[in-house]
Amino acid sequence: MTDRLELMGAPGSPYTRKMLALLRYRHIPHNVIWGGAMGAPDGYPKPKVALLPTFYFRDSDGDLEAAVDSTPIIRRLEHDYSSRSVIPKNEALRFLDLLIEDYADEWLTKAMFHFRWAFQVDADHAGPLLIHWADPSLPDNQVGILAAQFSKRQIDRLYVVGSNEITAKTIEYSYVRLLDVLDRLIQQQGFVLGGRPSSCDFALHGQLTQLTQVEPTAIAMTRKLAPRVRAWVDRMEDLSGHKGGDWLAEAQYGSLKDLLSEIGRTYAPFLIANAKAVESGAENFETEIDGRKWQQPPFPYQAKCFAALREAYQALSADSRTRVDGVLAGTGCEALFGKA
Ligand SMILES: N[C@@H](CCC(=O)N[C@@H](CS)C(=O)NCC(=O)O)C(=O)O
Repeated sequence: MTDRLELMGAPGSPYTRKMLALLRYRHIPHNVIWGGAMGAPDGYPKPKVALLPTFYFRDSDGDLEAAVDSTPIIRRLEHDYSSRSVIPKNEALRFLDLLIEDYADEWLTKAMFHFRWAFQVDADHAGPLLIHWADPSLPDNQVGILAAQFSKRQIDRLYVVGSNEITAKTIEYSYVRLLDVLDRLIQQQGFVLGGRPSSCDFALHGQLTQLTQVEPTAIAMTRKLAPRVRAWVDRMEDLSGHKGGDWLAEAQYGSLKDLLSEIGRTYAPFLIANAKAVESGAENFETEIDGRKWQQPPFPYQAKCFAALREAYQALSADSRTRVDGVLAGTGCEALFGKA
């Protein structure tokens, strides 16, 4: 029994890294159990869907319950621990935070998965690493067998997240553009929403730990194009000593235009086409993203993300909605909320 919050995850899981950095920044006492592919230790409950990270919260009877999905877990932690919040108080900014967090979790992860498994050099690098991360005591021959099995499973799933020969360039160019946008934002204001980190910074950080520190091809691109972003990711890892700062004032929301335009260029048309395809029950869908053909099977979870974003938009007060509409105008994101 421990009073510390426990979670099970893996260093190669972007969402685990998102949450660990957040726990450190928020000074939330925690124990991470490195499990990953090997699953939870004996005695821990299993979540309904086995995803990393898995959090173990105590229910009202003091029993452990397993929870997954970092975005709602972050909101739950805001309720349980009040200091060093990562959710802006201003309603309009809070909405923008959610939108950017969702983009990082659901779109940038396509780049993460693509750069990990699409090129042989990266896949050969990731395979054994993921097994060592789960259990560094395994003998080499077993590592080889497990790495081959796991790599095959993940490479077979590339198509599911939308990485294939048709979509590759769209994913790669979007990563390059994001580096440029982030580089400028970080230099200007430190974090995406101002002088203190928000949940969207942690979401970006999680994916970027892999893209800037693990996958060789993406590391090389980052090194050439945006060393500042790499340095930012290294610092985000542990912001326990961050002294605080201010979130953007309304007059400064304009600094988010380029990032929101990037989201509107890629993630927005994806979400719209994906939701239509999920609804129609199609096996595959085809649309145009960033001027190129995009093709993949529908992804039901991301249709839920879209519905949640629309619900959050509908829940905004009239004032906040006007402010949000003002920032989203012309970015392509307005199409998500029926404003195009
Ligand atoms: N939306 C979830 C996503 C978590 C997720 O997809 N985790 C990945 C690893 S980073 C996973 O566990 N995938 C299951 C698998 O690979 O079998 C979150 O925000 O926590």
